[in-house]
Amino acid sequence: AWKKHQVQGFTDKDGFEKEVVRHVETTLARSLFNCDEGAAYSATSLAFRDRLITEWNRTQQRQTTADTKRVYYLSLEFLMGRALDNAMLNVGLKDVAKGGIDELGFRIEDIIEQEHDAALGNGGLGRLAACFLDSLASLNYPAWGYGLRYRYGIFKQEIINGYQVEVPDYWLDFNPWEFPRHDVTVDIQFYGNVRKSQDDNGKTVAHWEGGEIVTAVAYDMPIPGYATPSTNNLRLWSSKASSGEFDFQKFNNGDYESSVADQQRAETISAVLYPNDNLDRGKELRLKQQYFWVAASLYDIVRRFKKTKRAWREFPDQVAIQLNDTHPTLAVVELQRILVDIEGLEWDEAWTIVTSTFGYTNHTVLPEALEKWPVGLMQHLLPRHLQIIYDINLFFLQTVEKKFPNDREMLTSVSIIEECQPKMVRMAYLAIVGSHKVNGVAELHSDLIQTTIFKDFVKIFGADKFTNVTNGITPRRWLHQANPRLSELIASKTGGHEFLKDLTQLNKLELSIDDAAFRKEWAEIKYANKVRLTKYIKKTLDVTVNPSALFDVQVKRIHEYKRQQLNIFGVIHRYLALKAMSPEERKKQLPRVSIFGGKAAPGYWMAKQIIHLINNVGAVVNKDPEIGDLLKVIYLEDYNVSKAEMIVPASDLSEHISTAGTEASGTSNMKFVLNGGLIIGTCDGANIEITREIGQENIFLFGTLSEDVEDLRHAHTYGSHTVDAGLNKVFEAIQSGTFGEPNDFGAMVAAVRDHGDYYLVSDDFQSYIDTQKMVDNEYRNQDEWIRKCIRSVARMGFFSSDRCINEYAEGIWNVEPLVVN
Ligand code: 26Q
Repeated sequence: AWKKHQVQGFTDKDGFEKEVVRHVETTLARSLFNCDEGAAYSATSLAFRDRLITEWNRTQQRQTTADTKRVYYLSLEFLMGRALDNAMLNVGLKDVAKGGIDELGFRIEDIIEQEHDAALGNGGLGRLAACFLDSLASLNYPAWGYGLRYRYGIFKQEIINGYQVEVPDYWLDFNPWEFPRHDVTVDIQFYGNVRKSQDDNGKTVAHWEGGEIVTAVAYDMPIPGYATPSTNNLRLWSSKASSGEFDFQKFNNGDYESSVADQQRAETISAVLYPNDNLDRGKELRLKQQYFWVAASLYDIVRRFKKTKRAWREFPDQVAIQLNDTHPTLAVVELQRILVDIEGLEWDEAWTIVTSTFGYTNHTVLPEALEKWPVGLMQHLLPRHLQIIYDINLFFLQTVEKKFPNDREMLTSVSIIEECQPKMVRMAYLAIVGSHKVNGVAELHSDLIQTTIFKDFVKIFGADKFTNVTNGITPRRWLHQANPRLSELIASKTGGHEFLKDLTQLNKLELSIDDAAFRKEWAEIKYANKVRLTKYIKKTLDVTVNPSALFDVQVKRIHEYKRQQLNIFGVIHRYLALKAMSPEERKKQLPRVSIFGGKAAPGYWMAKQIIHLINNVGAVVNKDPEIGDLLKVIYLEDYNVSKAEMIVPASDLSEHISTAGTEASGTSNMKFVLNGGLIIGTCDGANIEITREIGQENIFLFGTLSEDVEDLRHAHTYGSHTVDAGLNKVFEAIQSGTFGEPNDFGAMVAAVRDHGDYYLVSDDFQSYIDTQKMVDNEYRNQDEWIRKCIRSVARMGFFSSDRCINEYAEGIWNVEPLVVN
């Protein structure tokens, strides 16, 4: 129906070219004769941006008029990647732009490559938020994202002498995709103290006074839906000194330096993304970031609600707020504060509104990643909020006491305040108490949170409060954009590009599986994608790899629980086996390229050791003349979203090998399978559901099951622990100096051999090696391998983030799409 909708702006090549020329000559003030690729990128982006703006305004207008419920997705991370290619494809004008760019003497691929990634996230959690925005817009849900406008995104990684070096990521130099809203500002208070007074009715009123003020300025980014005019908004807050705070006294007294210092302190709040993934290492500045962003967003949401002149009790009918992990949990406290202290509602009435508004998504069970803040820090920075947290806890514990009389252990275990030294606020518990639904991100993960870390809360609130929403990915970016040839081939077999809006239609591909020409073209596309990556490896690392070899890829954040160490130990095992073979025997082996990529948190020493070992192994193996093409080990520098778009389509096999029960979901597993790659993996996270969907004959599973992990760990610590014999050979090679200074990797070896092997690397080693052998054997039969890939892709419909967002909308948010006429 929306096709009747009159879209403004260019529709053909000539119209597009006119816009580009106009932007080069006027907006950029350059002559066409000195228009380089950078200027062509800028002008193309501006041309598409103009097209988006009209629809963006209309979408906001439509939502305001309809006055229906909106979703607000609060996330400290939005790992967006590039915007131009996505915008061209979502508005359906990439071919038009390609034609126009050709005529201007450029190649569209080169123009796309000019864009700097918007890398405002660490990994899975941030990229999930970005996929959700794409689905929300594509499905016409009225939804806003709220985040922080970091001046520096995740650091750029350089590999120097085999070590990770971090370089700042300054990405804002020229960003045509953001719109500063200097008129949309919110003053945010920190520190100070609380005074209590009595009002005329004798009711106690709290006044938060003094302290300092920092101003939040809104920057908006348009989020275009695919094949719909709906264009949603991502609002990011930037911090600056409040004009009231700029100390003119100091300034006039000639203390210019200290007044500038105050300003810089304010700007520090939104300066940098914390580079930890699955680790809670925050200091005061992180807590300041959280409150700054949450308070500005809530002020904005409340201001919008108040314009409707509705009664407060209708707030949850108009507003659904989703907490992306515990990072925005202070929003629960802030809304209660607004309702009670500022709007004068009774506590209970306010609390009903608060808990009906929020939903909380948990992304981890790792104890070191569960957020806690010292009570003293909270008291200092947010004195009124700490009081409210204590009151929330008091009322909560009273209901627990009623339900479980005389159960002191229960009270200590679920208290929002951990009674240790120093006392801590448990943010996950606060998020559970303050929300009406709590969800995990894959079936196993949702089961685990209900039976382990949150089991007492299931007893208290009942099982209905807890649910599962298995993660998904947007097929627009992760198939259509990353792998255009495969998208076209699929379209030719399934009846057009409908599958991009309804991914279950991929199942039609199974009807073509016996079509030899189809399989041949499928294989050719995979090969072409591998050739592209081969060239990139040659250009960036000067290593020649054979594109016919099996490409084995593990790209994700470096973490012991994700077990890149298991992978590299397996690579060493393979290398030692090859070295031990006769030349004749060697000739029979299947060539393989082991490709790694990923960033380590700057303070995570062991993760950096893992990177170093991988690079050292590559340095030895890649120049060993006896090995040649049989084995290459590649470390791709600075893995990010745009590199993933090139790497994922080029994989034959990808590794998702976390210790069972540690990876909440994983989402790259879905991306690789959707692009016609097979998986080697553990029974963990979404791997389990992927297996159920595609069939166990199409996936290489190995290793310990999550229900056995605890017993094994116990046995390592209290029984005798013998390391796997094959793995011991690997350790001997490392410690004899085969891969550089033997002592360099002592701690990595000792973690397995002497310190309890917490991640069960030794326990899973033999089954990992055996399973890799099966992979080699199956890859030799290319025809059967391709059939497995096609069948797998055909069965991946479930893992669209569209399915996922519809489940949130129905089961948690209670919102409906706003149909466009
Ligand atoms: C917390 C406190 C202080 C500083 C940093 C943090 C912090 C930052 C980022 C804690 C955790 C994260 C990121 C977690 C994350 O990416 N989790 C992943 O979420 C994906 C989407 O649900 C899952 O697929 C992955 O399994 C999960 O690891």
